Amino acid sequence: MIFLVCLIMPLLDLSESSSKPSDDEQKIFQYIDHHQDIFVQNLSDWVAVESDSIQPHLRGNITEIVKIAADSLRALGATVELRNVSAQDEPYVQNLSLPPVILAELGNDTEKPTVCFYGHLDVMPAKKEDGWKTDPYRLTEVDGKLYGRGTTDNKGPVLAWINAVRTFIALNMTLPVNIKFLLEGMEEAGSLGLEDLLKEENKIFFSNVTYIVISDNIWLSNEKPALTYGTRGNAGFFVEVECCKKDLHSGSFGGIIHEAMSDLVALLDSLVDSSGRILIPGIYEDVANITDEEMKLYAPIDFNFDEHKMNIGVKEFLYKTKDDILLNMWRNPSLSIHGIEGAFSEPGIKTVIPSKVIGKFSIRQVPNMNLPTVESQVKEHLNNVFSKRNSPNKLTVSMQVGAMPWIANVKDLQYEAARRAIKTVFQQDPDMIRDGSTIPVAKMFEDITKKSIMMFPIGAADDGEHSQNEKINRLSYINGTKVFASFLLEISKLHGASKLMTAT
Ligand SMILES: *[C@@H]1O[C@H](CO)[C@@H](O)[C@H](O)[C@H]1NC(C)=O
Ligand SMILES: *[C@@H]1O[C@H](CO)[C@@H](O)[C@H](O)[C@H]1NC(C)=O
Ligand SMILES: *[C@@H]1O[C@H](CO)[C@@H](O)[C@H](O)[C@H]1NC(C)=O
Ligand SMILES: *[C@@H]1O[C@H](CO)[C@@H](O)[C@H](O)[C@H]1NC(C)=O
Ligand SMILES: *[C@@H]1O[C@H](CO)[C@@H](O)[C@H](O)[C@H]1NC(C)=O
Ligand SMILES: *[C@@H]1O[C@H](CO)[C@@H](O)[C@H](O)[C@H]1NC(C)=O
Ligand SMILES: *[C@@H]1O[C@H](CO)[C@@H](O)[C@H](O)[C@H]1NC(C)=O
Ligand SMILES: *[C@@H]1O[C@H](CO)[C@@H](O)[C@H](O)[C@H]1NC(C)=O
Ligand SMILES: CC(=O)N[C@H]1CO[C@H](CO)[C@@H](O)[C@@H]1O
Ligand SMILES: [Zn+2]
Repeated sequence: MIFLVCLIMPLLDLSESSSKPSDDEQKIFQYIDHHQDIFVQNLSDWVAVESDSIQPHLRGNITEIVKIAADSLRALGATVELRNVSAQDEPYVQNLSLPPVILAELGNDTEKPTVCFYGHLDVMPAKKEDGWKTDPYRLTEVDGKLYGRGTTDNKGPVLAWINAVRTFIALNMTLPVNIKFLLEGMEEAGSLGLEDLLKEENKIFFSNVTYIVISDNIWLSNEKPALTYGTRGNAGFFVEVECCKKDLHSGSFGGIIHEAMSDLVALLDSLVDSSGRILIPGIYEDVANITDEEMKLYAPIDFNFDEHKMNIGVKEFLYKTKDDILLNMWRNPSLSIHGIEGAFSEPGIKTVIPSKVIGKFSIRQVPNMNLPTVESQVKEHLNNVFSKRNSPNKLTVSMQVGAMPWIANVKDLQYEAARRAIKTVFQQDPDMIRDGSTIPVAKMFEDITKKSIMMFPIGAADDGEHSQNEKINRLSYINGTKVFASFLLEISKLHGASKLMTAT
C-alpha cells in the first residue's frame, strides 16, 4: 500500500511536471501546425453565419450555425442530439422558438473520466458602420490577427476544442477521455432555456460527467496564458423616493416641500465613500478572508497597471499597487451607482421638481456573501439614513437582480492538468485569475450539476469581445487547439493516478 502511494505521489506533485512535449504531443502539435489553414477556414465558415442572438429576425441564422456545428461533431463520430428548449416568459423570445441546444457525446469507456465542454455559437450584434475596419461576418487576417464577430467569443474556442478532438481521431490515437459537448445558441441573450435543460439532464447527460470546461473568456494579458477560477456576483437595487403626485415647478413649490430628489441624492451618497469603501454596516462581515496561499497567486500575475490606466483613460486608481487593484477588481465587493430614473437628463436646464425618482445601484458581491443578507443590510441601512432626514416622502427599496459569485478550487485536478498543458505549449505557468464581472453559466453549472468547473480561456486581453474589430490571434487559436489536446492527455493521466490513490 505504502509502496503504491510512493509510486503515485510524484505524478501529483505540482513541482514535478515536465514541460517537454511527449512523443504523442509532438505528433499532435505537428498535425495541428500542418492543418492550421484548414482550421482557420473552418473558423471563417462559422464567422460567415450571422448568428446574432440579440436581434430576433436573425434567429434562423443561429439554427443554421447549430446545424453546422452538429454536422462537425457527427463527422467526429459523436452521437449528437439537438434538443428543443423553451423560455416562454422571456422578452427576447417574442413568440419565436429558440434554437436547439447541442448535446453530444463521444466515447463511453467506463475506465476514463468524462470531460464536458461548454461553449456558445451565437454572437453579439455587429455592423460595419459601428466602426469595424473589415466586414464583421467575413473573417479577415491582418498581421496574424483573425478579425470577425465571434472569432474569440466564442466560435474560435469552440472550434479549437473540436479541432483538438479531431486531431486525435485523424492520427488514429485513442481519445484519452470521454468527451461531451454542450453547445448553445442563446448565450448573449442570457442563455435562454439553458437552466431548465441542465435541470432535466442533470441525472442523465451529466451523470457521468467528471469535469466541465468553459472557454468563454480571455486572458488578463496579451502574452501570458491564464486560468480563471472565480467570478463576482451582482445584486442590483432600485431605491425609489416619491414626494408628490406629479412633477412640480421649482419656482412655485421649491422651498416648501421635502423634495424626492434631495432625499435620493442623500441616500445614494450614503452608500460608498471616496476611497471606494462601501458604507453599509456589516457588508464586509461575510467576505472570505484571504489566505497566504491565495495571496501567493497574485505575485506572478502579469498586469501592467499603468497600461490599464491608459486604456481606460483615468488619472488615478483608488489603489496604488497591482495587488490592491486586482484584489479589489476580483475578490472584494464593490458598489457602483448607475443612474436615476425620473430625473431630467436632457441638455439645458428644466426647473422641475420630479415627483418620483428611482436610483439604481449594484453591489458586485463575492464569496461568502449571502444574497438575502446583503438585501436586508442594504434595506436597513437606507431606511436608517432616510429616517434621520425626517422626510414624509415614500421610500421603497427593492433588489431587482441577484446573481451569485462563483469560485472554484484551484487545487482541483483539472486545474493542475490545464497548468501542465499550458506549461508544455507555452513554456510558462498560467496566471491564476478571476473575473470581476458575473458569468452566470459557471455558477449555473456548479449549482445544478455540483461538478468541478474550470474556465480555460485561450484568447488574449486585447481580443475585443463584444466590441468593434473583435479578433483572435491565429497563434492563440492554434496554440489553443494544442493546449486543449494536451489538457485531454494530462487530465486522463492525473485522473487515473488519483483514482489509483483513492483505491489504496
Ligand atoms: C473543417 O473543414 C474540413 C475541410 O473542409 C472539414 O472536413 C471539417 O469537417 C471542418 N471542421 C469543422 C469543425 O467544421
Ligand atoms: C424541435 O423544433 C422544431 C422547430 O421548432 C420542430 O420542427 C421539431 O420537430 C422539434 N423537435 C422535437 C424533437 O420536438
Ligand atoms: C405572443 O403571443 C401571445 C399569445 O399567443 C400574444 O398575446 C403576444 O402579443 C405575442 N407577442 C408578440 C411579441 O408577438
Ligand atoms: C458506447 O459507444 C458505442 C460506440 O460508440 C455504442 O455502440 C454503445 O451503444 C455505447 N454504449 C452506451 C452505454 O452508451
Ligand atoms: C455512467 O454511470 C452509470 C451509473 O450512474 C454507470 O452504470 C455507467 O456505466 C456509466 N457509463 C459510463 C460510460 O461511464
Ligand atoms: C489511420 O487509420 C486509417 C485506417 O485504418 C488509415 O487509412 C490512416 O492512414 C491512418 N492515419 C494515420 C495518420 O495513421
Ligand atoms: C476574518 O478574520 C477575522 C479576524 O481573524 C475574523 O474575526 C472574521 O470572522 C473572519 N471572517 C470570515 C468571513 O471568516
Ligand atoms: C504560441 O506558442 C508559441 C510556442 O509554441 C509561442 O512562441 C507563441 O508566443 C504563442 N503565441 C500565442 C499568441 O499564444
Ligand atoms: C448565413 C445566413 O444564414 N445568413 C442569413 C442570416 O439571416 C438573414 C436575415 O434572415 C438572411 O438574409 C441571411 O441569409
Ligand atoms: Zn461569450
